[in-house]
Amino acid sequence: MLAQPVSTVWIRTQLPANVSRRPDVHAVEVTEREVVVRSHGFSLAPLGLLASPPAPPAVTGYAFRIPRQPQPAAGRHAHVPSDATGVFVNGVPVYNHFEAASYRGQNLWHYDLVARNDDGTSTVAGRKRADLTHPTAPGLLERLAVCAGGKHSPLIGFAFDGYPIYGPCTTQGPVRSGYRLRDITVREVWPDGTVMAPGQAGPPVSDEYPLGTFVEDYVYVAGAGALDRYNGRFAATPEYPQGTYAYYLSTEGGKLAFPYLLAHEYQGEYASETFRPSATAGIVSLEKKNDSLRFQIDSPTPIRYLEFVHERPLHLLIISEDLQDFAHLHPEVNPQGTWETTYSFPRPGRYRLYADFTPPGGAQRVTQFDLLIPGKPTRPAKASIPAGVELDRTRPWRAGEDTQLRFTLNLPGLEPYLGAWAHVVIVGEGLSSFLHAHPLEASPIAPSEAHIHTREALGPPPREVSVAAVLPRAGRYKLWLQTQSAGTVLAIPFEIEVSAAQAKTPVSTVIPPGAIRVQVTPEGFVPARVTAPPGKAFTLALTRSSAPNCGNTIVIPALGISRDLPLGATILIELPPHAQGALSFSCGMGMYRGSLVIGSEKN
Ligand SMILES: [Cu+2]
Repeated sequence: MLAQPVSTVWIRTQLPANVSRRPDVHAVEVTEREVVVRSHGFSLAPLGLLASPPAPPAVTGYAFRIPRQPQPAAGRHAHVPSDATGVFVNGVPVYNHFEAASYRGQNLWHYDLVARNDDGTSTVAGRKRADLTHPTAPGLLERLAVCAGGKHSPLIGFAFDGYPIYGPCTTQGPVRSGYRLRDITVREVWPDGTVMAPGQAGPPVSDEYPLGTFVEDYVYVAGAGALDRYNGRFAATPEYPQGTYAYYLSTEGGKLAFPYLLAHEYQGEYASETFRPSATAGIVSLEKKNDSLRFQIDSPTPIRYLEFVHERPLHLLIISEDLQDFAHLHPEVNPQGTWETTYSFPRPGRYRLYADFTPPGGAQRVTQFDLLIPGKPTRPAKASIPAGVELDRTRPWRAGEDTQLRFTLNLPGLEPYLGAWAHVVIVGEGLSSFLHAHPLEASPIAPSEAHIHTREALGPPPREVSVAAVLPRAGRYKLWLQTQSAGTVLAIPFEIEVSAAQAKTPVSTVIPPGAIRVQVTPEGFVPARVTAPPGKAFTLALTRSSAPNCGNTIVIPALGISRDLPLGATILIELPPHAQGALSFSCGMGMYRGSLVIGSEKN
């Protein structure tokens, strides 16, 4: 029987085994169900723009597992992983260039990093840019982009669903992808129709951000090209004369064209692990299996891109019912679009899990799940407060009032943690209420640098931070201050007692006719998008009926406006005539965002 290409096509290293780091493929192991290809992930021949970034120092080698009998996906197609999606025949990973960087680091408008590293020499979408001083030199794959003489391109790799990857040329010439640039001028709606919430829009189309800058600038148009939405097709090839499904390197006019190799999902079955939720709350489901915790956020299909807020797409807080155990974790998304993490619960007992996330097109949400960990109750580990950290207890805390919690932070080597000097989680006795707050002081990280994880903090660490909160009822509360000192993340517990609310005489404000009314609610601004006529003065009437955590100030940065909004009050903001355009407004900590559209909405 003819040996399968998946076991024979690999470029083997020429160097002996005693050499520590060897280029190309070291070993190929063929088992009944899969082929395991081992390499150090690099080759001497540069691949060019589609090369993967150098392996992190911790990676000593790769073992790529490729199914020998790929099957078309039965149900939903698995999303390709956010790092490697396959392997080239020389043992170099096929890298996912579509998820590593996004506009403002929000994980909503993703840069096409292939085009971003090219000045237009090798890609259709590449452009000369002032900040692109060293465009990536063309390599092996760019050289494949020119088809001649009806010669079929070589097999260049395998995707992890088992289907082969070819260069762009077939006996009928180069194959074109079915992805086309969208006809848009603003970036407020994703190709799947998701309307971005205020603050989630990408930059308008411009010379700085031309169409093709972002992955979301493309839409799949059935029939527009020879390749399907996975960027492949079924056809006969030199290695598979009977025909096979295969992915192709897409080109246009001899240049690499989006999505280049694999698009967003696999054609074939891939690592599908059935998700069996044990609890569902709203659009979120939870599955607990041993120490693995998996969440699925369906709207209606699983959401893969949650907005990066404080540098992470999903914040999971786990708190024991007796308020003794606390954990703050960051589940990551897998190819099925399930968010997973592991946590070994320290003691038997009841726990509440809070999943804090911001979906595309929506406002921040916190979904809760209760879990009972079976077993005989045990005593909690004693938590300690490090020297140098204090909570200012000089002022009483009263229920229902805007409260400031002020902490002294005399810790060695204080560093930003998740883009802030501190995070505070506050929970009422019996898990009655939950607040996730951040310092009012300016963020240590420039918003434009939010996506760069190893950047310098803006200025020296503060000696004090304060967070604003409204504690809804009287009683005992537990809070955890999280901060990072010399590389270690600390969770410092405090207990506070909140006294009963003072009777207040409601302040009634006369709202002038024609004023634009906005409610500040726990779900954010309602409505979050308001329109006003151009060239006319108008009044915004903001009412804060409930006590959302972030809502005690309103800022309109473009107009230098920042106003306090007391609980239960309505404030009037008179705005001068304004030309057509959009003004963003938000609450003090930026968690609630709104957009004031002057004149008609475009697109
Ligand atoms: Cu977090």
